[in-house]
Amino acid sequence: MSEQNKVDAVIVGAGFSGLYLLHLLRKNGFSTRVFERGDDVGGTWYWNRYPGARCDVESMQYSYSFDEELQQEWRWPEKYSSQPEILAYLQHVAERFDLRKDITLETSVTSAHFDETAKRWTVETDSGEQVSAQFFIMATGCISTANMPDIPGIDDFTGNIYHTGNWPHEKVDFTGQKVAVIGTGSSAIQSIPVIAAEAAHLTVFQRTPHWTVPARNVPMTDEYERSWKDEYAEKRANMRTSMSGSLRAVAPIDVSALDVTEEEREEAYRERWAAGGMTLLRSYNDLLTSEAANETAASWVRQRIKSTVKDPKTAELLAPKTYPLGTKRLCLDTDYYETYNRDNVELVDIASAPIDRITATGLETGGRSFTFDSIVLATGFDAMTGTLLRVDIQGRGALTLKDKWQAGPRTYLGLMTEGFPNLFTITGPGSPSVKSNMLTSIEQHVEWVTDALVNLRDNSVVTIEPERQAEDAWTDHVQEVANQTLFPKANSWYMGANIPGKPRLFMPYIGGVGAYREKCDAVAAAGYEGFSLEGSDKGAAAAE
Ligand code: N01
Repeated sequence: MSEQNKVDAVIVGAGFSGLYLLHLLRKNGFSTRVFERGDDVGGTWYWNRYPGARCDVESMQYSYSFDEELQQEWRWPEKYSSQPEILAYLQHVAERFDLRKDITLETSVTSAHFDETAKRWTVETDSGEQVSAQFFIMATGCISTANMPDIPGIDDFTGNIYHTGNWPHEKVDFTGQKVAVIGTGSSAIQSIPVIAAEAAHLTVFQRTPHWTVPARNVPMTDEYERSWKDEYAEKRANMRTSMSGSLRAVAPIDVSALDVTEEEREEAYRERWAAGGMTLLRSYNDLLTSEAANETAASWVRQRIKSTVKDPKTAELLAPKTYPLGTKRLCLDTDYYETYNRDNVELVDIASAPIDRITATGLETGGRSFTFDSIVLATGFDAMTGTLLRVDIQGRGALTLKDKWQAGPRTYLGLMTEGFPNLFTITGPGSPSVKSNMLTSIEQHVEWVTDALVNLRDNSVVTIEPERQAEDAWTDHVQEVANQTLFPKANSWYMGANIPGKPRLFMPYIGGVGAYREKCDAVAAAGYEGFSLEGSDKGAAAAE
């Protein structure tokens, strides 16, 4: 094997995680190669190019904090960034830190097998290349494998069919077309108003209504930008120790929603609805733990839907009733409900009568036949584990990750899994990941992993791997924390419930970004407590 094919670390994915990890590992003297299936960097923001694609975390917070010059120089044009803007940022980061030379594009990693004698990973790609690495790091994101719905006849459609998570690179022009959107999650809720404004007619097929609140996106003002840039150090520090990895525009009220009057609640919800963004969900401290408290906010939002959507039947269909507010990912929208007041938009309920089949010219449901020029599948992702399990990963004793996680993912801190030495997952299941500002969590993971690798090298440790007991305890803890909340009550992708046959358990860690960081730091400071280190005296590897 050539020297180019023998490296310290192989990283899979060149999105936010992979790019920063490459930068930091290289800076610390590790030879590193990145494989990326797309033909450019960007990850999520490379693939999700659907109309209206935009981040639901504010731009000033959804950006790297690791480089002071970068965060001061980069100018975000809007409060919430659009997909092209975020992709341009990531392309800039790749150039700025000279990352491209170590990234192989248009190349998927197909397998990674741990060689117990060499104590190295043998990584194979779909171009036939083989690379040997001491460390194998999946930086593949949490929502990167599109969920193609199993609707009969889907291959028979002769018009255009798109998935929001795998959108064409050239502009899709819906002008004059009859368009269908299947699904009503975040991707649909962002794209529906934009498609409706362009298409001749749009039919939305809804199985379950999602909760959505206005984003209130606005152009960035100099004052707002300055308010962040002048205090970035302090604000970023607060983000790192916060619950969600973000700072809220309107502060949470630290009492139960049930301990205030109806008038007070009305005012709190109204203020947060007007401010826009996720802040509504943290109006009171028990909206995500008490059904009665949650219902006060839920019924308030249902009223907003009814007062916005003119057709009462459509309004009724759009109002979620089967799961608490915020227990599926809360969506942020721009004119979503208003869009149903347009003459060229129809909402069709497929909960009562599922789609029977897709035909050559459209689809059939509930005794009706529709014809379409284009069908947009906004049907989500095999989230959190889908991409990890798509690669043939084999650890000690040729155990496959798929077999190990048959009943659901098992990790220690969402970073590693027992039986797979030196395999790391950035924002893996069991870490705050999707229940936090991804950027805060990505930076924390990348820095923790890099520190660990430096530490192992300094102490001549060859492998690191979780102990079974530590992994079991953490996996139980992730569920315990989730079970104290309302989250398990929803059939969400957090629970794996959107994919037929997927084990049902809550995958992200919701104990809070700050508390999680403390735990990770304490583990490192105690000589990587709960990990078994091979190749040197474990005690010597304590983080400084
Ligand atoms: O996917 P989803 P998404 N027949 O899984 C329906 C992030 N994101 O791409 O609810 C008919 O939420 C499904 O119905 P049901 C964000 O974290 C962020 O929209 O299962 N319908 C649902 O309505 C988000 O949560 C941003 O009953 C079918 C929809 O398809 C995550 O990505 C923007 C079906 C899928 O909704 C995923 O969002 C976009 C079938 N066979 C995404 N299968 C921002 O930053 C599924 N559905 C703003």
